[in-house]
Amino acid sequence: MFETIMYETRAGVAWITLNRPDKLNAFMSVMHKEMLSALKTAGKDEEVRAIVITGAGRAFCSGQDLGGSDNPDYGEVLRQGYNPMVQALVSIEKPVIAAVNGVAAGAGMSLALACDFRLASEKASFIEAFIHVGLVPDSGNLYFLPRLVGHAKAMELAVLGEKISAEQAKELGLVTKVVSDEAFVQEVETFAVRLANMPTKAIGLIKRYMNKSWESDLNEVLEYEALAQKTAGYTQDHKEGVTAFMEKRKPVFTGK
Ligand code: T3D
Repeated sequence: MFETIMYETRAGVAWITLNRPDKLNAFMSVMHKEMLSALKTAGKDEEVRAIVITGAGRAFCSGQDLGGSDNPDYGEVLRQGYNPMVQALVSIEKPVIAAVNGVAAGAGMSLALACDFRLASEKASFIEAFIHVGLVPDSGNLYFLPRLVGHAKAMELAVLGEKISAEQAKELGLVTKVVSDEAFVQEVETFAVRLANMPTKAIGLIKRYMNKSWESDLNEVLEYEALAQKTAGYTQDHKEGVTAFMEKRKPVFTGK
């Protein structure tokens, strides 16, 4: 069905695998279209309650394919390709995990930053490669990076463009967990299935309003919390959580 990515679902999780390993999963225009299509499918599928994005082979993603762009206007490449993908990642009200199996460079690093969680193999690394080809961080990188690591560190990473290891990324707060390469796929699966069995609507609301909080003052956030809590309060998962607590058993959440 897809040329440059793989898409499969199992146990409530959609797995999207960037699949151009000989180019370290570099992006080209067809890959943008396919990613957007896969994200829309996963977003709409009620059986899917968590999404994993990873790379085939030894890399996560090396950013834009430098071997001959089919569009010389980079602004349009961003508007038509990367930006809709980042907007989709942020607006899907389900948890999205970047399973960073290897190097994440340039817009590949941006893709990881736009996800809600990053799990990294010990073999992963992160590099703001843009500067080495005379470009600026894009695809939400200038938004997410300073928010995740602070302004000073973000400037250092973006301007100096030095590669950092998975462990260094963990110390900076970019990564939830660093996992041995042998255990990586299993750990990602366990983490994703755990999220897929949680109250999906509440996670979606947390994601929506935590994102909005960056552009809001305290009074607005207080009102967002009231709106979100009202919605969450009517979900079946809330009812199940309270019932399970009273019955001293583990809740079984259905995402409804
Ligand atoms: O439209 C626009 O251009 C605007 C949007 C820009 C967004 C961006 O992402 S700009 C930044 C683009 N990405 C880069 O500059 C990263 C380029 N790659 C690297 O710096 C290194 O490859 C890595 C640090 C990612 C990994 O290094 P290493 O030593 O592990 O691997 P390698 O030997 O450099 O690469 C292996 C192969 O992948 C190699 O091909 P070969 O020689 O085996 O045939 C290399 O050419 C290819 N490859 C790696 N990255 C890209 C790529 N081919 C095309 N595009 C790439 N981005």
